[in-house]
Amino acid sequence: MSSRRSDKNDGLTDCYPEPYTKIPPQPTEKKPGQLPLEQIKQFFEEGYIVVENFFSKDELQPCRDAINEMVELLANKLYEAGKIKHLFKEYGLFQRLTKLEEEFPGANILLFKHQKIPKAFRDLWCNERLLNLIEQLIGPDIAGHPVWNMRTKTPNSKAMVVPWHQDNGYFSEEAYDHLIPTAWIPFLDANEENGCMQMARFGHKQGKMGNHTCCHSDTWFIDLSEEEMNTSLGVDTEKDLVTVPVPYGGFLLFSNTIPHRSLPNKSNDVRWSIDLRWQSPFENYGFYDIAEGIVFRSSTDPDVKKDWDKFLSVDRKEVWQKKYFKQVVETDHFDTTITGPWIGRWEIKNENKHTKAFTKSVS
Ligand SMILES: O=C(O)CCC(=O)C(=O)O
Ligand SMILES: [Fe+2]
Repeated sequence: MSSRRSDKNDGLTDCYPEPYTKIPPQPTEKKPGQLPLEQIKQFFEEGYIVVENFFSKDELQPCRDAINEMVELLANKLYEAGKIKHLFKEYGLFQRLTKLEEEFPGANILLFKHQKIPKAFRDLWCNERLLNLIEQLIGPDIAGHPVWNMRTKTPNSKAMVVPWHQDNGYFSEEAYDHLIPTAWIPFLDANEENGCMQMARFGHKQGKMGNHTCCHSDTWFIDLSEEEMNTSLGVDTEKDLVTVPVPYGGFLLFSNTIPHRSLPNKSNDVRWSIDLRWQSPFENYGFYDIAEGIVFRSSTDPDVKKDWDKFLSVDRKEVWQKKYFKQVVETDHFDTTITGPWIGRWEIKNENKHTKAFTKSVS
């Protein structure tokens, strides 16, 4: 498997600095939610920004409620299958999943894995003020990118500590030459103690892909070494690795070439967050042709219809298997193995159950 990368043009030497560093023409009239030019400049200069006080508590509460419902469903499923003895109904948003984890280790992975995007997250994704801001980064034609995640980061869970990577490392090469901004939105004050994010400032500037390996520890995550950030991406790892707390109501906005990671959650609360992405609908989505995005805005059609039915009809995990597996495996609902096309993209330096499942299933 280790020769895989050298067999093909893997795009590692190609550089696309422009989409990641050049400020696009700004909208002529200022719309609600849009940021001062200074902050937009900072995004393109440093590769990320923190946007504070953007969402009201009322706007975020439906998301918290949706997470509670997802945890409730998971608890019932585990209980009915005899996997846990208690439903832990008396525990709230920041504790209940931890209790489920105690009785069924990997409950947090199950929730991470079996995600159907709830209405509340969809509403946030195409929030008009947020799209006005995204327009400042990618222009007036905006689609939601198919890769989104809800992070179920329970206290001390090693499975939810994401090592250094560029998001392009999870995408196929078609993503490399265009900007795919991510809003990373926490559902509590995210800080160093509960496992907020760290950014490798300026690592986006060359618009270049670093050489990743996989998979990190016992996880399905790819890994970018600090040495590689230093030598290939020009990151001064002594000075430019910054911890980025994000107060509730705000979010972190970053691009698909900036290296980032998340810290361990040493607190007693679950660190809930979602990451949502956008791009121009005229570019390839760069997710191995597994899923398309969803058009939110069109410069030529102000009444463009958001085709949620089409978007929701695609189960990206099912398509992934149907398209790339030798045969579709009927996995049990409580299986905590995760595979994805990114595993085939990089050298497998560390074998674990996820890489083994990948190698076994993909021809
Ligand atoms: O939330 C995390 O721990 C990691 C998030 C991340 O890597 C992303 O949103 O791209
Ligand atoms: Fe990421």
